[in-house]
Amino acid sequence: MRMKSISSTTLLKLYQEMLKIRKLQLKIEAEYHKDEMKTPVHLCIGQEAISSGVCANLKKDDYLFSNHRSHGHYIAKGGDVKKLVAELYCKETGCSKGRGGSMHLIATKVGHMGSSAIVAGSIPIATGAALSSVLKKDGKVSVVFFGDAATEEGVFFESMNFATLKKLPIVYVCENNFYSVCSHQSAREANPDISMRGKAFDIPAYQIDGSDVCEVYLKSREAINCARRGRGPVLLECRAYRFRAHAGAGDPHKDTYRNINEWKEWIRKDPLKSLERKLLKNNILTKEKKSKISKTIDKELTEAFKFAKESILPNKKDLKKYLFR
Ligand SMILES: Cc1ncc(C[n+]2csc(CCOP(=O)(O)OP(=O)(O)O)c2C)c(N)n1
Ligand SMILES: [Mg+2]
Repeated sequence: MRMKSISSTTLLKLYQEMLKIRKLQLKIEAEYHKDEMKTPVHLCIGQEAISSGVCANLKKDDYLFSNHRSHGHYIAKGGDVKKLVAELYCKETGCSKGRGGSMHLIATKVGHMGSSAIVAGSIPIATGAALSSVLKKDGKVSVVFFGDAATEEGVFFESMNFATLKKLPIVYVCENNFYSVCSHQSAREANPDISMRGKAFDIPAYQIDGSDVCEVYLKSREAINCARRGRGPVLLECRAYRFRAHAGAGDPHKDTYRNINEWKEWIRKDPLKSLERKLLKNNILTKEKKSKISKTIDKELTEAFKFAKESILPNKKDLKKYLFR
């Protein structure tokens, strides 16, 4: 972990945000069994370093596009936690007015341009947004997050080809957690090195440890700067692990498709805990500060869940109000 080249202020901000994402997931998990959230949820516990590390390098009006495992991206780009939780409860106060649920988060005021439930669906849309930035000369960078399975879709290749041809300001961030639902990468892909697919298009592409927030932060800073300077797209393959089931709030130990030793090995590398240990060791974080940060987040989350539960459901007569025909 190349911690020394990152300021203490940034490291603390990263820690605080990753803790918020983690605690939010744990709270969703704890509440989910009550069946009041009428939406599927895809928890990103274990993958927090990727969204936080990348987004710390983005400006507020840079564009972010997300996928079904959406919560970390939304928080890291500065989305409103209350509106996120209200969306999970399908309330009118949610960020998609309760019509979208967990897989359709959006916060355009902070450059979060939406999540899509269609695997790889956001990749060509983000590529189009990057093209718009070139045409408008607005200096924005687009970042799109997607999983390893999305790299098996044709649009991934078409988008990378177009982006490099037109030198578009876009960073493709693959969160390789090795699974597509319950199918391991080795059962689906002949070559597990996803970064090589970028190299085929002459795109700078890197395979990095997505559990190490410092590595993600430093490499994505380089990638985002490169895109902003007009040098074209970059592909980052961030390897990490989802600690929970693919969807819902099930017990990961019941995942018969995953080897318990593989799971334990990644738990040992927990991105949040390893950052916390290093910050404490280097006196960047103290026990008192840690407890204060934790309490502030708990309070914010308690308020967000209260707000969500007390909000009203959309009126039945308005259910078709936002449909495109
Ligand atoms: C085009 C398409 N095909 C299949 C699905 C069903 N599906 C939902 S999530 C998922 C797995 C996606 O895996 P990955 O992209 O690696 O992301 P992860 O869930 O691991 O974060 C699949 C196959 C879908 N939503 N869209
Ligand atoms: Mg995956």
